[in-house]
Amino acid sequence: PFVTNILSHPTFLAGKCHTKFIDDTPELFDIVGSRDRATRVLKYIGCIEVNRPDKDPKLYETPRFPEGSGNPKPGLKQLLDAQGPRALSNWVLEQKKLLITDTTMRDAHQSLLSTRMRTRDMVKGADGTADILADCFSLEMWGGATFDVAFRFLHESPWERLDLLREKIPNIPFQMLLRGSNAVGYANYPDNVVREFIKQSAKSGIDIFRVFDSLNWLPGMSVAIDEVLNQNKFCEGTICYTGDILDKTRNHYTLDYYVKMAKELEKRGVHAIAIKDMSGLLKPYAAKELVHALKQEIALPIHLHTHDTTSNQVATLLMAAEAGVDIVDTAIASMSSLTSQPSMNAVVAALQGNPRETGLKLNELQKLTDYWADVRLRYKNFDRGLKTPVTDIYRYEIPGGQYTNLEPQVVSLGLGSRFQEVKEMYKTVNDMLGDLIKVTPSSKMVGDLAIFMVQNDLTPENIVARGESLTFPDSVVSYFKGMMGQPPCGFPEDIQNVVLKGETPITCRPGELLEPVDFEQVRKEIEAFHPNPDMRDVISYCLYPKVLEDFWHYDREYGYLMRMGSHVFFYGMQVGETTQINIEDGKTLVIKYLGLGDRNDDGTRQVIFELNGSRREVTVPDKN
Ligand code: 3PY
Ligand code: ZN
Repeated sequence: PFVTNILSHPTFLAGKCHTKFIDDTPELFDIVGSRDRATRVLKYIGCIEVNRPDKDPKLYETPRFPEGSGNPKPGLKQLLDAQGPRALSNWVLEQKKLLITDTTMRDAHQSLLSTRMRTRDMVKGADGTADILADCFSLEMWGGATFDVAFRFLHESPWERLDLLREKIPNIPFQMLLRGSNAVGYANYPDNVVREFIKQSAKSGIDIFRVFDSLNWLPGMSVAIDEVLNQNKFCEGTICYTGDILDKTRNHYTLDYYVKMAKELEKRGVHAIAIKDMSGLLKPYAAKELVHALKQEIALPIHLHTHDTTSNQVATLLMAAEAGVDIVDTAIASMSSLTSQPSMNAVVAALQGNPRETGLKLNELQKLTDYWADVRLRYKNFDRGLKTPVTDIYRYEIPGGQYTNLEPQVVSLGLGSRFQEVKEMYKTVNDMLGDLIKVTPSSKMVGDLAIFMVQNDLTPENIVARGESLTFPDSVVSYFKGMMGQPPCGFPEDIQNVVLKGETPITCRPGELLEPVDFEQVRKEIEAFHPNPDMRDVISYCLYPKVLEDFWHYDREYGYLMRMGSHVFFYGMQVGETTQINIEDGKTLVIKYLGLGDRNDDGTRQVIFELNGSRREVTVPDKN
């Protein structure tokens, strides 16, 4: 008989199947028994049908797809490929218009939907995107958390996302966020891993690399910058912005500090400077001052990234435009604002008739806006972030994506009622450590330590005495060891001692101490469970071994689920609805859902489909 783990899982038996259940419960995909893919698909849908009666009819309306010509006009991708990154940098400097980067397919969903946007939904909007955003500077559509989340929770390969989008969007440069020596991970990797990852990303279609270090520590960025330049791709050297340059009582992160850092990056040969305001702290008048100073001192394009958590940030972009910023990051309106980027549509509208008019057309952008609004409905179980803007972010300085995830993380630890205390502790930890740049992975470390201190009733006053007997979270140990690099404020020695318990911290670049990885050896290791690994497989495995092992296992069993529409994947089908799924070997399953059959005495229920024209029934447990 057909037995699946999904059918016997206690959560499923309790009738509590929901989206988070699917991705928090990987063993669902450990189906044993039938090798028949069609049956497995029908069972998968059948389980959702029986146990998920609360369908929202809106989910089943066909999204308003943005039509594309299939033949988009050439864009900056062609300029970059023909003339190289320095030519692109110079071209940007000659433009009067404000150039736009669209972050919808990376930071916007990372910050609003816990990074869960599936490749399929991006690809369906890609033809229209190639035409409507043809005059954009770039699409940020890769990197940051999207790499591991795709493998881990969506059971799809981020590399395939890159390939599929490139097929449809040949004209707009693709941009990724790279965490310096941490690549797209949370720890320092050996230099040859960082280099090989960049090489494979460049080969697979990434044109623009935004390289940052989570402590603004230049040595932490040096290998990555060097390799992007080797690959002849466009390198954005990044300054992460924190604090407030207008607040003269704070003395670490001043205007001078940022200008000095930008000059250092310029010396290293980057093609643009990115201001990365990951927490949305750069107030409008501060932006004017900062951009003005950078434009005076630096001969490179300035690219501004921010998050609209306070709702001040359209004003910030406009002030920056006044001061001469070259490029700004925005998201399509229906995926913008709050913890995401400011609205592209709003910025485009605000500059109509202005010398810096963007050249993008508002009525065309509306087509993408409608599409993403419809697609976003399908992610409602992840869409649980802020409902209104907050200005307490100026106090807490928590990055956009972390702000969205911190509350669920705190709740899952049983500290739900103490969320306010955790936020307050986040600030306390920052002050206690000397005022840090907080962005992945340093932001995670501050969050982990804040939660740990709340859990253990620690305070800055008692942490040294009471910490002796406590094991601190891994991220905190790694930070104090120097494995995230060196913070501008140094380490408080007493706390460092209590965390490291006698271990000696390092002061050099961690990459200098990490042995290079033998890729041939890794390839052999992988071959034991994944046939014919290519270099993309090898490098992904070097970054996330356990995640990749699981991924390959699911991919063999369930790779084709990637091609299932998101509403079906998350919510099942409507009676009478037909869906098509191309399974791996080129076969197409045409599935029509006919409805639920009788409930059997043993607590199961028949679910009735038509599969490629023939009636098929599957039996699944019914816990309603
Ligand atoms: C990431 O590193 O994923 C970020 O988006 C940091 O802001
Ligand atoms: Zn961001």
